[in-house]
Amino acid sequence: MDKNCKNVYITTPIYYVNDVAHIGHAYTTIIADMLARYSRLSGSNTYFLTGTDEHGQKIAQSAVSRNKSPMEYATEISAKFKTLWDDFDITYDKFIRTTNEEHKTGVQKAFLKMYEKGDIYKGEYEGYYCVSCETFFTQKQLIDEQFCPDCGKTTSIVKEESYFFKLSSYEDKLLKWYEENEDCILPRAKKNEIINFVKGGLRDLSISRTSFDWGVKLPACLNEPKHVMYVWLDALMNYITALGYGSDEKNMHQWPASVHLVGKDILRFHAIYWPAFLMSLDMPLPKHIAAHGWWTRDGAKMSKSKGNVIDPKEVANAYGLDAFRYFLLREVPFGQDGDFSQKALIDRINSDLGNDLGNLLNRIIGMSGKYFDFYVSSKDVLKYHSKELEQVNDILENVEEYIYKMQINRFLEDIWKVLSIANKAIGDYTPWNLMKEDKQDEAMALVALITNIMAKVALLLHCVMPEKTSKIAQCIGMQINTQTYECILKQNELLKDIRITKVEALFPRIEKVLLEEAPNMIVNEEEKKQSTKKACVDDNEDEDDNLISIDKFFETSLKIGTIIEASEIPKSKKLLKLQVDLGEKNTRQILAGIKEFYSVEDLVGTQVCIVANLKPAKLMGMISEGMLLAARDENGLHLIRPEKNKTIGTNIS
Ligand code: ME8
Repeated sequence: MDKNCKNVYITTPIYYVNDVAHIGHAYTTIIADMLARYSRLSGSNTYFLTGTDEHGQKIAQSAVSRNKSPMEYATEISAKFKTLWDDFDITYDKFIRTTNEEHKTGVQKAFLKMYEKGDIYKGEYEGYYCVSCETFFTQKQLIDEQFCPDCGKTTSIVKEESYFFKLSSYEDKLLKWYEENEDCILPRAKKNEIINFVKGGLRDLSISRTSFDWGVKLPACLNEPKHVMYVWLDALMNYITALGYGSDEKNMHQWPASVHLVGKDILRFHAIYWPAFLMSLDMPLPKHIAAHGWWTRDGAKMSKSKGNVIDPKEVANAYGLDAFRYFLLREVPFGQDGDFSQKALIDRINSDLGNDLGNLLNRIIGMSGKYFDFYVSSKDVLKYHSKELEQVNDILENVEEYIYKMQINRFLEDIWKVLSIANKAIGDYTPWNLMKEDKQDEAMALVALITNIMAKVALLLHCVMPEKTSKIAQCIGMQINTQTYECILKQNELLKDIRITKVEALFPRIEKVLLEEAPNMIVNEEEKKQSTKKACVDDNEDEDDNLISIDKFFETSLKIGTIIEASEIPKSKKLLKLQVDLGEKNTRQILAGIKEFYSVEDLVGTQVCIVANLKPAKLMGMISEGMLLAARDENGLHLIRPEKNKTIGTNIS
């Protein structure tokens, strides 16, 4: 975002509908929501877009595996995203679906324009494609000549007629754009990666596919019924079709985007392809593309198959939505990766939110009630506390800059500096002693100082914690709106005489983790014991009856996988570390106690049978996400393998 910008346009990526939202999606959306709320409060005309990306081979395949049509499946998952954002009170202005007719019309118009300009030509594509990432690769880019360099999954060879976009002819123009616009890609370190990538040379981009049909058709005048558009071309265009590009253009004045928020995984698409498409369309380029880091769980990437996905709804229900928002924005500097833990969240709630913020409000209620019958007047604040006010105003004068630079954790850190000035002032001036010494004016000035600081903090924090700051505002008799923002924060006006209203504690202390953790993610020893006890009880239940029903057997998911990597673990006599492809988005890391019986070379490329739905466990500090089937007798241990090679991911029954 930029200072004093009249029209602000903020976007999230549009999420694939192949899976439901997890904490990573919530992170991006919450950052965007925070920026949009801030922008509105500070008086800018703001438009905030989110939505779902519904075409492409990945979605088509996911639908087939669930016996649904792609449209039926996309509609179902898209609705789940929308409901989650509504439950989270995300203030989007538009939720776009790429299956909307207006979007499809807009994309076709854009395609035609680029074609007429001479930037699109027909040819034949021969190369590799990763369905999971919906990305084309050359053989040189692959790992071990077959695996996707981004997600590690097996790629497939694609040889088909295709339309191409002349990306190579935009190399110099892109480099010039990066050079002339210092902050076009944030953080800067990520910008350098992009520049180096472009300097390495760009190849023309295949932008249509013929081997499946779940996508936007090419413009009818090209008469190419077999072709659908490459899903990334279709998806990126959402940022303009949502404003009406190619249909009802009434919101096009919001373009260019002030900031496209993305995860670092998709920065390349946004920082290279997207500006090149826009240049081809002769349209202004986005002001900023800001890439945040990756949330992991216990050091591992989150995925459903690993069983380590964090459901944002569960976390928000357990700990409170505002606390969750604050944690996500404060815990990790923008652009860096972060590891989610309930312990860290609880620490933030008890310390930053409970002690520093919530308790300060309690003290305002307590002191004003005890000494002044809940009445607070700012009339002597300047007389007694101009020094503290100056310190506070100095800090807050620059705090917005951090938002413009996407340094949100620093924005919050500075607000906490201000809170500590307020907390310290109470200890320094001891209003209870002032009252004893009959210095009511001074005590009142102190309470009013704290209340005025609280007012500024509430206005600034409103974008991060809308609900709790509204409670603060209610308590100190203030409205949170553009006018108060202007008067209290920008003009540094003091509050008028006010009456304090009692409100309940903002952030009650949390004594223990509230959500059940998978065994390898247990936070404290007590919980570990509880979980072991529970496991014992479950085991005993089965002792009575050695026979199981067929349903019980099918609770275990057994699958065929191919070992694509194997390595020794230093210091372990028994374990080998394997990467096994089960046909999922990511390979599984499995630690198997087979080192005495198999060498690394024996294993790579062979097929094995895997227990695929075991809860992840930690061995020697590493995560193991499954178990190999093997039989051991006096002749040693042997892996159980399919008699003939089977398709990766085949269920064993
Ligand atoms: O890439 N940590 O959709 P997608 C942080 N449809 N952020 C995460 C995350 C994690 N572990 N996992 C996901 C697509 N995200 C395309 C986008 S836009 C024109 C098309 C967030 O459903 C992050 O913002 O795979 C990431 O970029 C996005 O979800 C990817 O969502």
